[in-house]
Amino acid sequence: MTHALLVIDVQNDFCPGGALAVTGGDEIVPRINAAMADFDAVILTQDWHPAGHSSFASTHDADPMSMIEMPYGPQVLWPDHCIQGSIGAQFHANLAADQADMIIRKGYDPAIDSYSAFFENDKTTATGLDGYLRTRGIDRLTLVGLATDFCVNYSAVDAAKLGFDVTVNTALCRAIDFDGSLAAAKGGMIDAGVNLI
Ligand code: VGL
Ligand code: ZN
Repeated sequence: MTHALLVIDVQNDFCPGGALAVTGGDEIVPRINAAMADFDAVILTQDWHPAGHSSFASTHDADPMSMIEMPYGPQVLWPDHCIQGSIGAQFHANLAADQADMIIRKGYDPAIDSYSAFFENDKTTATGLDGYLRTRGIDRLTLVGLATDFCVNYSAVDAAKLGFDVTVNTALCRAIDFDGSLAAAKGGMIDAGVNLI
């Protein structure tokens, strides 16, 4: 099998001091770097929103972490984060981004959020990552990064649905854990056939 490490959204805004900080988000960086050598390929994702993105609470004059109904379903409204070209959107300075074969950006459509590295939140618009992995013969994925209960979770479930052999290394992830989201994510990943280690 050809086994890739998929490193989800290890960006400044998801680390302590960032706009949507995940507790301990920076702690996992050294061990993610060390793990890279164990894989046939390393792929990074980068949350990459235009200013005024529809997933931002500020765009709707709403409170961060409130919910809105979008044409594609319910959507959490987040603080402004990972704005294209901003410091917050950059990878954590210590992440060994030079080791990546591929960087895939997501969330650039102003009207649709994209938690998953494979499909936007409408569940139909593809990012192209599936084709990239298949054309490289990659059939096995280990996911690490931020946040366990959102972008890691959605990416892992989509990867499993697409037929990849998927593992989430939870020791190398950190969660937002908002309103029971971590427990729900773990259940959903297990139901989808994702291996949690
Ligand atoms: C994420 C919320 C909004 C994530 C991205 O990387 O988990 N969460 N955008
Ligand atoms: Zn985002």
